[in-house]
Amino acid sequence: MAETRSTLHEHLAGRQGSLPERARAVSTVVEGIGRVAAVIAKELAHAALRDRLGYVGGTNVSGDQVKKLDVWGHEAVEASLRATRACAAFISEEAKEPVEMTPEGAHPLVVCCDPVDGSSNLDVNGTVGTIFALRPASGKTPAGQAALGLGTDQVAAGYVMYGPATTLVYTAGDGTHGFTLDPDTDEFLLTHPNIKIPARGKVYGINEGNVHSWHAGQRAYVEYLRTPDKASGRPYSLRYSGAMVADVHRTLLDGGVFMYPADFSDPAKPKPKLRLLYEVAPMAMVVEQAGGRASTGTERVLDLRATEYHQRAAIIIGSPDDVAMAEDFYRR
Ligand code: FBP
Repeated sequence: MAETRSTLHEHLAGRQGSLPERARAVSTVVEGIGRVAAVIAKELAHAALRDRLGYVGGTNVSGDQVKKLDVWGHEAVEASLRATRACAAFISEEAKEPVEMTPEGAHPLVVCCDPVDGSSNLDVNGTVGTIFALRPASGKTPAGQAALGLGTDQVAAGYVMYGPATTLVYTAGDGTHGFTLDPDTDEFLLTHPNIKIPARGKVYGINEGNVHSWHAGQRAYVEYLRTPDKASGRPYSLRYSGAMVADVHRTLLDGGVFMYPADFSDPAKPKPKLRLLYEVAPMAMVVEQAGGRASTGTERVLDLRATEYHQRAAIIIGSPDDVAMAEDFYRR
């Protein structure tokens, strides 16, 4: 007899915690993201047939060339968040300013989101994702300002990976849980309850094409991972997908470390690439809740304070022992 799996709705409803009203708002928004994720998965499968590949022309606030699906994804997520009536503002990679909304209920949330992560994979049928984080709106006006704070202010975070299967992984501060979309019913079913990342891995992920711009400690750490040593399970294998969601998901399940360090060509002005509010901080909460660690190389990601909506930050994330080793190399 096939085991009946909890749906995302049931799993979220089962969590009440100390602030039932806040928990209800979190559940409503995460379910809303689950609903739009099923729509995005279908759209990705039809994109080439519907002339949805390629660029719209122009760049976003981060200077990235914008793909048609980036804009489509942004609009789909915005509509879904509005429909939840639990969202006060939406900070998106594809919008310079927060999109203010009219929520109901006592505990509205601010949602930070990268609607389509890994855009460079879109036109080559590679894996892409959606990354999200929820923060209390805390009565702020305009509400978007409530997103500017510490990573530890996030009350929930997660991602959706559009791969051979569509997977949704989320945390609301009591562990990290994974669901798989049943394409016949469009329901997310619990397939990975309480994910625990291995203490150490055998795989590292980084764009080695940037080696010339790395901090000396970063270069030494990668050289260490590549150096054969049976006793410590080295050399590690290199895996890099071009989509943070796919690289973090692999790392979460199999262990190891994913890194996007800052560009240190000018040591006085290190230049990170990935965005703090809707890429780096959400992934840090997901991985920490699974027993992992997330660092910039010198500090805990969740202790970083966001002062701008599209602020960037370096990230070294994954198995606790591997990230600690990387920090050790940064200290030397
Ligand atoms: P967007 O596609 O949302 O802009 O995300 C950034 C990203 O694609 C990450 O998903 C990925 O880890 C990284 O940039 C890849 O960067 P690069 O092409 O420099 O290796």
